[in-house]
Amino acid sequence: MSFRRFTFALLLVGAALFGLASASAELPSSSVRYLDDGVQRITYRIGPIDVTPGQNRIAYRPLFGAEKPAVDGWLTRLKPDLVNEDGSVPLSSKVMFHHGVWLNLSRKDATTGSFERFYATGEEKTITSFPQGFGYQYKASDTWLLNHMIHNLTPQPMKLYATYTVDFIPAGTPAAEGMKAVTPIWMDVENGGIYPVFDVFRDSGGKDGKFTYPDDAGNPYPSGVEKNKWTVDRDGVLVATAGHVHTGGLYTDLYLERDGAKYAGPKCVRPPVLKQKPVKLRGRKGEARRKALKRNRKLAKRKAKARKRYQSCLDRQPDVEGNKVHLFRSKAHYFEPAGPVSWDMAMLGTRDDWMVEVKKGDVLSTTTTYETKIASWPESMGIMVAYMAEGQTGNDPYKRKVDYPGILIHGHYPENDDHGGKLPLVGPDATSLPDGVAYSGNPLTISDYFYQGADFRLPGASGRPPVVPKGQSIKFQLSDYDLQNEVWHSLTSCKAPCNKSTGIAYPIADGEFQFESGQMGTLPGPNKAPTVDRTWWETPGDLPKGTYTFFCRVHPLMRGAFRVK
Ligand SMILES: [Cu+2]
Repeated sequence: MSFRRFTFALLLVGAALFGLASASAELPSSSVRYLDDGVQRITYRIGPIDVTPGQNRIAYRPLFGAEKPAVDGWLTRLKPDLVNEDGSVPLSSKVMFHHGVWLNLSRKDATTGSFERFYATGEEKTITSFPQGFGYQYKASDTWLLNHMIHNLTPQPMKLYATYTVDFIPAGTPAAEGMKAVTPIWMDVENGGIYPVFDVFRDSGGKDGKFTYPDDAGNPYPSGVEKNKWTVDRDGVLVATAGHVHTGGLYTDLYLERDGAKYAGPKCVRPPVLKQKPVKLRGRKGEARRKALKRNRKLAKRKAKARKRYQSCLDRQPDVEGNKVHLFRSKAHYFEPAGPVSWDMAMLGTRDDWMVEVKKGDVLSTTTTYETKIASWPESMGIMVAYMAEGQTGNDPYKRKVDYPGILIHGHYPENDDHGGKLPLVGPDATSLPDGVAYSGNPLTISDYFYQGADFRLPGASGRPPVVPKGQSIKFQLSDYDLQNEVWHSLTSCKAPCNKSTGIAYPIADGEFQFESGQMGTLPGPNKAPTVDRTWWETPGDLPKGTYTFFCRVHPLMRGAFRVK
């Protein structure tokens, strides 16, 4: 089934759910603040969304009525959030807005031809804003759908609202005069998929501890379609972009290729004065020495000036290789004290003077880079939504450097303050516990947020690691209850003892011997993501003797261990 058909099927499901949700939505859905220059800053609240215990599902919700602007106009900035009923923001260690993709079903997506994805956010809560005079043109009659993936890391149900704050300029007002429309250009290393993820393994990629997708991946596109590329379908100017990565992600890059194009930037000639040597002082005395010193001082001054001029020329050179030019690197800035391991981060977006001219037939491409020294990063993403305007002039990227460092989109958010990795411990050090039961061959069940029979948080003998002979596996099985209630779990290796407090930066997939079950579970219908469409998993049979600790990536409070003897 094509992506388009499944999106449509899911839309129907979403519409059915909406029927239930609208009946209980009694609180006002929006609030407005009037900014200067005729701009209204409006916060729309989408919900309530019933978040089930432990959920990590992809769902769809049509936006009607008061959940989107009532009149035609222009969106010039969008800022997302996920809030409780009282407006407070829940801790990211409890619930995460894995993604929110705002779809306009009344328009076609520029890169896939399916429904238009015009705005997106992940846990980093990226704010999209356009340079003065540019906006996303909004028609009140357009049909919108929110694709959301809300990840409840806890066993508690929640009632939440997705919010988005827009800077809105109503059509027909003086502020709307001369506004130029932008088209979203969804660039994605796995574009077109409903869950565009790939795995990053520790120690993969380069010796520098970095892995770039797709470049460093073995066979990223088995179908032959390079999903990270898009052929520009009209002349235009790219006005803004920012990247999206998951934890472990360092940056996304955007490139342009044009047939026959080549470097046309400033030619920086190394000034000859830099080669001049100072006068030798040895043997010079008195007046001669003073003169020589003076000459040398003058030369040093001239050299410094020339060097500065030369450097400033180099700094303005576009980064071109053959016919491929680098347009922007969106870096992830981690506030997280433990480094690039949590969602306590923000991306860098383009400056307002970025303005890159592109021509019909050019090929845009994106890549993303992850760190690979600390841990593995399963289910990673690399997305760069760019926005393009037609009929404008901008910078020729082959002539002028455009890939200047970006601007940090937002500061540290307090909901990310629960880092974990501290006391109190959630359980004992399983490596020093006595042997648990010898594994019988019957699968161990995962239920009630415990790895039953292998969870070192359980008291006494029941918390001891089950033992299996070297060369054999232990099978883990999702309980029927969890399967039916879409509570999916993983077994992900983490560095022993893996018993520190749970938070956004702990645990991570940093086990000495790496293993990863994926999200055990399945779904009816053609789309199984994010599950691996399997309700069980077996530990690797090739592990050396030892005690292995693991956790659940979906519910990191869950910790377990087993022993190979
Ligand atoms: Cu779990």
